[in-house]
Amino acid sequence: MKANTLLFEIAWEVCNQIGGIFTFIKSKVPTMTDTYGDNYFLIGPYIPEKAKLDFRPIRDLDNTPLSNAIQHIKMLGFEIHYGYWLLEEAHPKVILINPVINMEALHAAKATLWQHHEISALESNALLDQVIGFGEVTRLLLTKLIEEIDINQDVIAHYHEWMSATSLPELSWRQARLATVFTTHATLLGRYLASNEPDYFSKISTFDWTQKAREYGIETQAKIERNVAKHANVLVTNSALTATECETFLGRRPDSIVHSGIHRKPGVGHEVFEKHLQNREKIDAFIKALFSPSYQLKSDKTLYFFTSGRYEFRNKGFDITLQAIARLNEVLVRRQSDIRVVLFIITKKPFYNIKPDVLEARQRFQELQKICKKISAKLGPRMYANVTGSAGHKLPDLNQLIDDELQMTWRQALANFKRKGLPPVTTHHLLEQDDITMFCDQAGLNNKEEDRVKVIYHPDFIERAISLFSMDYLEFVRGCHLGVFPSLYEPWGNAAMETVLHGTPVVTSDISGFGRFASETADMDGNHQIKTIKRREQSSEDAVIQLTEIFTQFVEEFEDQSYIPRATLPKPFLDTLCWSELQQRYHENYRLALLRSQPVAGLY
Ligand code: 1S3
Repeated sequence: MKANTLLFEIAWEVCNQIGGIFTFIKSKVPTMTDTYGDNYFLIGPYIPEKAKLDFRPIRDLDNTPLSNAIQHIKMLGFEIHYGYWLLEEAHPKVILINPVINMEALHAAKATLWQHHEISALESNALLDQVIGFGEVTRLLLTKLIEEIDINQDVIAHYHEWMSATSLPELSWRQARLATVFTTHATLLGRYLASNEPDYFSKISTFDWTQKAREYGIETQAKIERNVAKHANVLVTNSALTATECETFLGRRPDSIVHSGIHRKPGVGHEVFEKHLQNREKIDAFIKALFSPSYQLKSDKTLYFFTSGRYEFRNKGFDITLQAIARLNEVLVRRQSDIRVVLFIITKKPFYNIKPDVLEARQRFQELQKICKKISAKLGPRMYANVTGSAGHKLPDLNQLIDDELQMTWRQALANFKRKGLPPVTTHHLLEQDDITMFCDQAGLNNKEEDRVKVIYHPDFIERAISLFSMDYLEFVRGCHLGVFPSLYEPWGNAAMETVLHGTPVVTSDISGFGRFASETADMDGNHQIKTIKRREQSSEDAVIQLTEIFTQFVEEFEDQSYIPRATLPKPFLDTLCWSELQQRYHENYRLALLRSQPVAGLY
């Protein structure tokens, strides 16, 4: 690869978290900026409320070919932003494109889709229109850039998932001078079929993709995905399972399988435990604020479980997690256990706002904490004076030491803090009921005092700047006791991987790429911090039974020892999960794509 090769990584989840592809890109970016420096760029959709949080625009465009191409797009009347993506570990350059384009341009792009690729998008929907709009502007941008640069400079466009990639086939059709790599992190039909077709996994290679796409009403989307895979110079996926899907649904065997990774190896031993304690305290504070106005939960008797990821109720195993947690509640109530379990569900669903009583409870709790600090600041010196003064070592009357004003403020704060009713299950006002809220309603999981299991449904991803927990996602993960990811469809499974790498034990499944990877790695045999639920050849009901048993054993272990060990993983296992190593695999794919994109070497 030449030193001046420009590399664009294009994904719908750049500056736009929806699921695991966001985590994938985010974890990879620091290694990419270290390796490719100023020649590395990302392209994603412009979603104003998300860009507000972590995008900083570059106001004055310089005279580089890329700036000229961006100016050109603006002059054509499209909305495009150029700046930095403000991630914690790196600030890569990013181009954000408003995917909602004018009708005339959209219709022209759809006409091209039909004329050049025989894909009809007439009966489209809002999201599909945005996907096509985004693709059209990306195509115009890359085309202009190629015109502007030196003929000897190479360009690589690395697309992730079909939603970012409608420009790829068209650039190929027009023989644009660039190399393309397409990484599919899942397949569309896989996402639909896995949770709807009995025995999906043993039958993958027998499905007729056209018939199934029609049956599920996703013909256009499936054709676009298939067309992207066909035209990419190199096709990559993240697991053996998705590779099989590529052959059946996309009609092409992937050139390589590169799984997901982490940026940096986690700390060891005591460090991991220290971080767990610090972060758990923050979760304790959130839970106290939410529950104490109704009743008390004892921090040293409470376990925090969580699940997180894209909102795919069955694929991500939210369904069996909820069923198993409801059964765990029955077991613990029957045993009159003094242990409490809080299950957090962290995902993304449309909502109006955070519930005012959640915000209020948090604010009042903070007030209470401030008053306590004030009281102890006054009380300390007074007690000290009392002990060292004439009264000697007699126990002072504490009421005498607190003045009336403090007593009043304290009483007032306490009175304000009380709430009639139960702690809310959902932290936000959702636009509509969903499967999670309906399940909790039906199962009576509504945070009653007598219940041993409590549920907190947080329908937004955790970001430090706007976090109810006053922490970022990975701190939250470290503070929990168990991550629950018993997915039914999970090509890789970043959430489970990140969780266990940050020291929190996990439950994963034999469907998940990561779950299989861990169980196939010799050193991981017998590692009790990664439990695997059978989903491949076991009914959902049996999976619920297995998960309930795991939950129950976990609680029993805590009851016996008042302690849950943190997960520690062997070094060779960690090495294979680091981007510094995995990036080499992509580098090879880039070289292959460049080779294949040369006119003479075009046949493959
Ligand atoms: C996908 O994200 P998802 O949560 O929709 O890509 C991830 C990164 O490759 C992968 O870990 C996950 O299994 C897929 O499902």
